[in-house]
Amino acid sequence: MLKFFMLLLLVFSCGENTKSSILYKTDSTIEIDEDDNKDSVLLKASHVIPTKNQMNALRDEFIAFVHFGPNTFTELEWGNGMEDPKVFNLENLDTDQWCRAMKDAGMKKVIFTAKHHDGFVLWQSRYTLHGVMSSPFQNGEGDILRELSQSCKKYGIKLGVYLSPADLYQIENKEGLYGNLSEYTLRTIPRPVEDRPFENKNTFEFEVDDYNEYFLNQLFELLTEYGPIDEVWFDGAHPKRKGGQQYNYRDWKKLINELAPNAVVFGKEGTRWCGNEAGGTRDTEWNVVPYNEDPRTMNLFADITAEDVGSIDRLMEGKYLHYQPAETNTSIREGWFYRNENEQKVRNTDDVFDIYERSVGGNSIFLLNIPPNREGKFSEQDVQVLKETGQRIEETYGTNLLENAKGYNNVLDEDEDTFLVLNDDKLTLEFELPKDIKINRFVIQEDVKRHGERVSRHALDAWVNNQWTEILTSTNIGYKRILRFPEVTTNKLRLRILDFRATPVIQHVSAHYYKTRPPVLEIKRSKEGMVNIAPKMADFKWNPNGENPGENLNKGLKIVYTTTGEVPDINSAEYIEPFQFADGNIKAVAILNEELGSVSDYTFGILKENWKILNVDSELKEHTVDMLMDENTGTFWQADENSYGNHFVSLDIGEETEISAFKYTPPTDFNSGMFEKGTIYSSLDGKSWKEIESFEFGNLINDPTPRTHKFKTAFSTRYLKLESDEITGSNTSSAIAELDFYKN
Ligand code: FUL
Repeated sequence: MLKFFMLLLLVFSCGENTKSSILYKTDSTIEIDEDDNKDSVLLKASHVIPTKNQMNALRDEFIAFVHFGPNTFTELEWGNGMEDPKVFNLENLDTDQWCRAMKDAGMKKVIFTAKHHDGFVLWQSRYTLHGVMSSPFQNGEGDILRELSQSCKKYGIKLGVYLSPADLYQIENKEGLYGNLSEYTLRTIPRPVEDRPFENKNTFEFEVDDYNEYFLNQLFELLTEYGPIDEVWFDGAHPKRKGGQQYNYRDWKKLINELAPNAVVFGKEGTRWCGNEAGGTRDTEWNVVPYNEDPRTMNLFADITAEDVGSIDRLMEGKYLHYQPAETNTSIREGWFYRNENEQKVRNTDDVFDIYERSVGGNSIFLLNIPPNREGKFSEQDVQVLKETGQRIEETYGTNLLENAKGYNNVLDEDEDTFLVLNDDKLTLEFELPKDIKINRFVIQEDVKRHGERVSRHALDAWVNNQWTEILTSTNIGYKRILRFPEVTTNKLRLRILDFRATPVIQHVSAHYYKTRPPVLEIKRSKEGMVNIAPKMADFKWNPNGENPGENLNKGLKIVYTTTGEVPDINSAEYIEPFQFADGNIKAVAILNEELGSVSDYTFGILKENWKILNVDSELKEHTVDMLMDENTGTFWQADENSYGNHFVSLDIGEETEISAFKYTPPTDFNSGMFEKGTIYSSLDGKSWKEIESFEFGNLINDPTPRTHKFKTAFSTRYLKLESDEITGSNTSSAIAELDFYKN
């Protein structure tokens, strides 16, 4: 504490013009002392600022992820490492097309899966034959990363690499290096390879084992031979482990710092996973987070998934305060890899734009995956969504409607180096416009680069009917906060800072109008088969004056739908009230002010009204077996982890039906009982069972979304049994939120 006040004195005496707001030496990591209290921790936290690389990563805002590899051809989420490299049967590749689509979306950087968990490498590595060099692509001479890096240069997009620490090929093959219990000895990186010299003559010495050496050699190739690398992405997921393999991250980091000094490192001290893969964002995302060990020297970084990451209560639990922006990563398609055109769902523009506003406008970075197809291109549908998203961002945020406002130039101008220090007597900023503007978005940025994150609550008011009316209140701001609210017409706006960790310093504000689109619809079916179609309410979180804003926004809304698979248009059947529907596909569109919204689409499995449970190995009192067929994904069946043998459930579906596929919906808030592998059985009498097929689902823990398994051939039955063979993370319980079977 004494140290702290001495420093404080020192900074005070520096005579800077921001001296009243910087009370302590700023840094990207600040240690908490034993005698610190809540006030001093808050003050310290407000002096934790991003590094240059983190600041650049924040400024990139919207970036692309590209998952490509054998899984693109096998249609699996996780390969097993034993794929024949020939499955990567790529004939054409158009990385220019990828970059054009990213550019259209306004994305600034792309992260490419140079190696996913299956261990297959998509560049010409000197250190393995398990990759493009053994595939038919360009007779084994192709290099996907090379082509991408050239396109990136052409289109001005930054490049990042995903190099999976988990490596199933190195685990499964006889000579594999992963977990081979080799000795830690001094090794030179890069290991020289005959006839394949490096242009970069740097060398490094590390005391490592075989797998870490392999990893470092490959990192060396990636960081030196593909142009500047701006992000290195380390995935924390592990389909399998072996031999107690450890990762010497501290050595990897030395290589990165030396060879790619501008690269921010994801999954380590640089940027962090937001905690889900579904595009979810926190209402309050602080980027100053607590650590128990010093993150600057740490080797092992655990995932941070809790809802509350950086409140004062959490900060008090740590020993270090560390700046670490969240990356919101999700895929434009169901799953991370391309599977097919017709069945794999693609997010619509409304959805992507909504995530953009919540993530970039919620103090995080938006990393959106677009998986190339087997033609080596982004699919047309994906390209269209990227283009529309880019247009919407530009139309909405391209102009600042406060441009001509009278107010505070330092926050209205476009100069990132000007800001406004809000001393205690000035916690309200008023902006007056020469004439009325219609707005429904307001953007605020703190000067995190120099002053860190300080605001913890704020409100926006508009001058309506000759008085100030509060439009909404919100929590922290950080790099950027986008406020969304029903449209208001006004010529005066007022930002009020209600609570803060230290003197607030605002860098920029702007106001915008988003041309509200017809709402995205949600199609639901009850257990009895009644279908309900209604606007998805998740977006309408604001609730001014207790009214139902969803309804206000949607006055005059009409909903049309089809059950034939065709896209609805103005002449399709109008949805008036819930209707009875057995099974199959429903598509619905909202029409508002003659504009058609995006298509919502749902395929229902066979009706569950007459289903009966025949048998189950066990159930918990609060998670009974009928919950797997109640058409409510918020409830789930959970088996007792102590019950003997594999977990199973058997059903009578009421009548003999031809079954072609089934869907497993895992619970989203219980990840210790997910079906990674299992088997489906059928029966003629519900007593003796015949095996139909086994199934396998990858990446359920990080991405607990529904998975569909299509049977090789459809079969007829009235009785079905599902048995678990392997549970995620070697857990021993089983859980199902919802089970669906589909007719042919
Ligand atoms: C996960 C991986 O297991 C997925 O396959 C994907 O790469 C995603 C970005 O991270 O943890």
